[in-house]
Amino acid sequence: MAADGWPPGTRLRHNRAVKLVTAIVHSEDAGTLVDALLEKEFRATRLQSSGGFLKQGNATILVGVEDNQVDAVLEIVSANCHARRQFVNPMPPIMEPGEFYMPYPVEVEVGGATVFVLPVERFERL
Ligand code: 2BA
Repeated sequence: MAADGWPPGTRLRHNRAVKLVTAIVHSEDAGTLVDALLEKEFRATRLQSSGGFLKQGNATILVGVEDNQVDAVLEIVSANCHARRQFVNPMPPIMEPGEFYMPYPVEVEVGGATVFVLPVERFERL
């Protein structure tokens, strides 16, 4: 509960510095993450997204919070998002006739979360 009686995230006041926490997470972690945020009364938006490299679905979670709540949000993200090892099939090279290419999958580590904390110039609920 905030000092003024409002739970965190319930109400962003217009005269406070606001940040947008943007977390790109594994699809399998997104549901639990949103639930954990809501449990602490942070409002969140889940967007379906996909990574440019793996071209697989992931989730982008947006959380608008006051400056002093950013660390609490990051702790929740960190506690609910886990790194995974995934395999990707590299693009085959351009081949000359008669050349032979044996594709084999390459292992990469994805996540737990890729997080950007952005300053918000203005926040309104209209
Ligand atoms: P993807 O682009 O599908 O990347 C998945 C994982 O593949 C990355 O995990 C990284 O381990 C590897 N990877 C990405 N690009 C690579 C490259 N050029 N060479 C070798 N390995 C590469 P994470 O770094 O944990 O990123 C997870 C997802 O977060 C990314 O999915 C992407 O959707 C997002 N992301 C990561 N960095 C970003 C950035 N700077 N800007 C925007 N989105 C980003």
